[in-house]
Amino acid sequence: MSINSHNEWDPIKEIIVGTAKFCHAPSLDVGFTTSSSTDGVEDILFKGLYPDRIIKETEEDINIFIEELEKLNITVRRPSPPIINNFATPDWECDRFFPYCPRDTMLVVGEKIIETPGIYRSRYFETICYKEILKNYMLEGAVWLSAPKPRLLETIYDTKRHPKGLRLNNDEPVFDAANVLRAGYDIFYQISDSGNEMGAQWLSSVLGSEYTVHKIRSEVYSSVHIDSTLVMLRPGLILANPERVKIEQLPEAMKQWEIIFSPDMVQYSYSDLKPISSKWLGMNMLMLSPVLAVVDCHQVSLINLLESRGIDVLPLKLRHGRTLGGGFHCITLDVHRDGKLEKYFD
Ligand code: DAV
Repeated sequence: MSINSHNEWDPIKEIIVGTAKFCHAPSLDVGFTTSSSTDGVEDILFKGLYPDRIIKETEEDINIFIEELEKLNITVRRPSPPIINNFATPDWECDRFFPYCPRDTMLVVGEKIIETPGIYRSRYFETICYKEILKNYMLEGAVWLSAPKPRLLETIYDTKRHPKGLRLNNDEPVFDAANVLRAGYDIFYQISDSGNEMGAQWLSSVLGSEYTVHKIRSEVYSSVHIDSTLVMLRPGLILANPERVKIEQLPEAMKQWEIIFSPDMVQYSYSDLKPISSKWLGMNMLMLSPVLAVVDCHQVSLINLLESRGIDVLPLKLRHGRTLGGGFHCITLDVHRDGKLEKYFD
């Protein structure tokens, strides 16, 4: 079976790694400019093709990362180039984003790979870059699904930009795959500006009654994604963001596990362009197995904490991770981990 990934920590056998080669920031995407992740930088937000230096240095960093993965006998797949810059639906026109973060657009749950109903117009057709890979997984036995395409009308975004509260309305199911953490039969879904209530309901409807989808309240983190806020390191152990997470606000199931708080982050990985991710992208690590993590090499205190818990660290760099909005968890999608579907919570 080509696709088999039930959780965030079992040993990885096969992975998709995104690319920086065609990085392009949209100028026509109302969702992108409304998002809280661009707060404070919306007027100076970079638009168009990214400068060559950023693309080149990021590709160098990604190539080193891939060499390390291959040394561990992990099979690596890469996206094809985006084929269009501008496109339209019956409702609107937009220019594209880039296939740097496969974590956001596709969700693997067991033998299923799901193209998720993403929040940004600029990413509407991004999975075209993975179609050959997806088709081959299906031919090898995976269940390949695509969520109903959302319309993403202006009304789904709260353009009034309330400083507090969600900027994503609940008109239709919408979520990025990176709003989700998997722990066997239990799936955790962050309600935020990148995932609404109806998105959780749709996910639950396709996974069926075998799975429990736990919602993480937006009070925990209301901006985009979950993977700089909570990391499931191995069964029984969660790493939490000390500025965001209050244990009493977490789903009951998570409270059954030990929760340790990350040390503060070293400010790193952005260029002279304004970053679209916070310093907490340093927590955006990839568990290659329950005893080995890929972590931003600058986060020495975090690395020490992980090592004190019996987790070895492969320290690597992504010099423009915050500029492009993705760390090692974002730029990957683990499609095959050596393990099976299990129950980790009472
Ligand atoms: O903390 O800026 C980063 C999310 C990446 N998937 C942050 C969110």
